[in-house]
This record gives sequence, structure tokens and C-alpha cells, in this order.
Amino acid sequence: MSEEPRTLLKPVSPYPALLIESGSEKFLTISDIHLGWEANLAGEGVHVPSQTNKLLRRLERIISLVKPDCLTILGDIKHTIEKIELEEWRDVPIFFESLLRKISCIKVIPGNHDGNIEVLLPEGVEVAPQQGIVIGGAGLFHGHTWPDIKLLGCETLIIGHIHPTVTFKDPMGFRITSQVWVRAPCDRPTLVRSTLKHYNVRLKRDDDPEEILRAKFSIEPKVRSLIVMPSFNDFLGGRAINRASISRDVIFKDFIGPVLRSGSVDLERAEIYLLDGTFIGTLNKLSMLE
Ligand SMILES: [Mn+2]
Repeated sequence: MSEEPRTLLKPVSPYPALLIESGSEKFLTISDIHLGWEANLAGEGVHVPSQTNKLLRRLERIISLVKPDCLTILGDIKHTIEKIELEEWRDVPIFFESLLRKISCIKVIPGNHDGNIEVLLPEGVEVAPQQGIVIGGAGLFHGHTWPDIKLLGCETLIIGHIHPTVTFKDPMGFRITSQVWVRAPCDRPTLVRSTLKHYNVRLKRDDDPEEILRAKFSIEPKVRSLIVMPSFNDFLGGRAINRASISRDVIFKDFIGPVLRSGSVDLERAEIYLLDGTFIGTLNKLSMLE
């Protein structure tokens, strides 16, 4: 059997961006841009200038810095879900046409906000399946759907969708909110069992789901952890994952997406990192002071 090239995951500190190095190839990965988000606020009487240019300049800076071969975006390019707002008709094509002048390989994995995204993307931008893609030992998908079965052969699953933040109160009573990275251990047999079940693969009570995956799909199950990326658009609201006022169960139910709801991801023991790389503890130690 040929040796797989090593896959290295490097957060591009202090940005909400991840560099995936697989063999000699470099993939820059970001998630949740939500272009047109501020236009939605205008409907509520709050007027915020368009963030598109700021986000574009920031992304171009990161591309110049790390010189990736390819840019992968884990979904939620635009903000409105089904229909397309006027601002998105304008901003989404401009955003990607400018990016294509910097980098010729761009892959988009659609998120739940990306209905009809194809019509907004210029030629040259590849739209991948919602069930995700494999880059070396990393499986990438947005997080609102089940991943493709082949992603179970990756050591690390990487999703967006949740926009994780932590919130603390300082001694003066001020609230501080920071975007964070989440890296949670996975219970592999449970994840394999629930994914196979989703794809209607029949399992008897004492079947070993990992054996079935090997036998029926020729996939060696390898998933060990799941990474939740911070949103690239830092202007958005986030999900304070350390809220103590409601029970953990409620928070977990609130974690939208079938993989997080399946009970196979141990969020209690998830490691939480700030964007500058500081490890601030595991989630069960980070209750918010209220
Ligand atoms: Mn989403």
C-alpha cells in the first residue's frame, strides 16, 4: 500500500483561516463569509456600510501571505437563504471575480445559506457537493448536512456553520466576546454507525459499524476529531458556546447539524483556542461567569 502524504493543519493566526498542507499542496480554508449580511440589517433600520470590500481585502492579504495553491470555502458565501438579495447579485460576483485574479483554484462547498449560489459564481469557481470533499487526511463540509461516507476515512473533520465564540464577564461586569476555534474528540464507532444509518445501511445490534465500513465501502475509519472553524465574517453574531445559564443539553441541541447532534462529538472535552492561537481550556472548564 502506498503511504499517504502527511496532512498538516495550520491556523493562519490571527485570522479565522486554516492552511491545510497535503504533500506539496497548500489549501487555504475559510468558512461563513455571509456576504450581504448588512443589507439584511438595513431592513431592520440598522445601516452598516457594505463589509464586502473589507472582507475581500483581508482575504487577499492572507492569500499573499501564505500563497496557497487553492482556496476552499466551507459554505455560507451569502446571507439570505433561498432568495437572492439585490446586494448579493452585486457583491458575490465582484468578490469572486477579484479573488480569481489572485488565485485560480477556488472551491466552494455550499452551506445552508447558499441556495442558487451557482448563478452568482463566475466561471472558474468550482462548486463541490454539499456532502463535502477530502483533502489528504482532512474531510471538509459546511456542517448542516451529513458528510459523504468517504469522509469517515479522514482523521479530522472540518466544519463551519456554528460561528463559535466564547463570552466572559470581566470584574467590572463588561462582557467580552471572542471568536474561537473548537477541536473536539470524536467517538468513531458512534459516528460511523450514525452516518451509515443516515445512508440507509442496515446494521444489526451487534454489528461492528467500523467492520461494515471496511467490508462494504473499502474505507478504513480514521476520524479522531472535529474542528469547528470561526466565521470569516467577524461582523456576524456568534454562538456563545460557554453559556452557563442554560443546561449543556440545551446548548448541544442548539448546535445545529446532524454530526454534532449525533452524540459522537465530545464537546465537553473540546479544546478551545483564541484566534491568536492561545489555548484557553476545554469547554467544560469555560463556564461563563454571570
Ligand atoms: Mn450555515
